[in-house]
Amino acid sequence: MNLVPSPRLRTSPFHEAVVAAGVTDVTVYNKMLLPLSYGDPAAEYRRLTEAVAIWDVAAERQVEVRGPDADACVQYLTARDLSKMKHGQGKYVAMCDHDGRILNDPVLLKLSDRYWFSLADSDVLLWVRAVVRERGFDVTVHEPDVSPLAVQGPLAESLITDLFGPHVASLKYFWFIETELRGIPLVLCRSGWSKQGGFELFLQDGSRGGELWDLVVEAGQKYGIGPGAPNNAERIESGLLSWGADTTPDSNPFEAGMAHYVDVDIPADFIGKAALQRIVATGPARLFTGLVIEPLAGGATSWSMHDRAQVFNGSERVGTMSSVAYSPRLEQTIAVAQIRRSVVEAGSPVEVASPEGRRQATITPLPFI
Ligand code: THG
Repeated sequence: MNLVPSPRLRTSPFHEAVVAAGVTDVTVYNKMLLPLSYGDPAAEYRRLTEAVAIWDVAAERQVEVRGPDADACVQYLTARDLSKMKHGQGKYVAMCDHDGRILNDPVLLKLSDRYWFSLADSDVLLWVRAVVRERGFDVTVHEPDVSPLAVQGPLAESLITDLFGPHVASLKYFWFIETELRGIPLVLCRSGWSKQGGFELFLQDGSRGGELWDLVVEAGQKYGIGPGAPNNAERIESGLLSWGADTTPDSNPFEAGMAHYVDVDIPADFIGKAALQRIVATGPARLFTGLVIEPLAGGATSWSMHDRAQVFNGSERVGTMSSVAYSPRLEQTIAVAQIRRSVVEAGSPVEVASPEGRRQATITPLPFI
């Protein structure tokens, strides 16, 4: 079978490097291939938690907003207080519709003269352009030639320091610098979809992806670098949200574990503010929580990582399990779920409907680790 590149299936600047590294599993994300595995999940998990891994996350596309009204426009699109945000700072934000449904959960970067929404998998460019035109903001909006390459793991900081110099060690979480590596223009940010520490190199010239990949891999040899990808087991352990997997088209940020990042009482107006204030007043119907799932007597499960399953309290359905994995460090099957608030707050025992039958599960706060 051939995958035919087109505007519907765009090629990452790191694609050739990824194929040469032996990618085995991919998915589609923002109309791009997103690598998931190189065929050895145990080695990939170990590399991420004990050494350093390189990930092609070019599919985390940017929507750039630039112009005289950029500050006001980006605040209007974002359900979080941006009034104190500095140049060189990133923030994890929720982008909601007028009914408070979460449309995307980007990392927002404030550059010297523009913003980037670094996106999860939904068509935010269409939404932003429509809002801008309807509200008459004086900004331009486009998707720039910018492709993140993640370097994740406990040894990532040593590797990045070797490449860029000791000053990068002082970068705080989600802060970044505009820099270059052998003339390759980059934004270097302390970020990434794991809790193992690390950086993202936002490549600003798609013709130089192979070169950048090779420079990082060469410098990473002494740290045992190898290819990897956003890791489902590690991100469940860490309680990181996968928008689209752990949300439905109707989820609000409180059901997605993002309460901490939503500021409903700021002076500025933003889309969804009134709806989110109403949800705060009544309390969300469901909460995002962890589950530790008991092994079935007699063996393994046929669950794969994005299988959803219903969650019960006795005969009553109380929620949905949305992602599940075996945690090598906890030696347990763990999951994330959206469960009725009263059940989560009481910590009631629940059962998950697995393909092999019901399994007992314990509500556990996130993160697991
Ligand atoms: N990097 C970049 N773009 C991205 C992601 C990324 N776009 C899509 C997706 N990931 C966005 N989603 C998340 C979800 C969680 C985090 C980052 C991006 C994250 N959360 C921490 C947490 O929840 O503990 C820290 C949040 C905080 O303290 O502010 O890191 O990974 N470029």
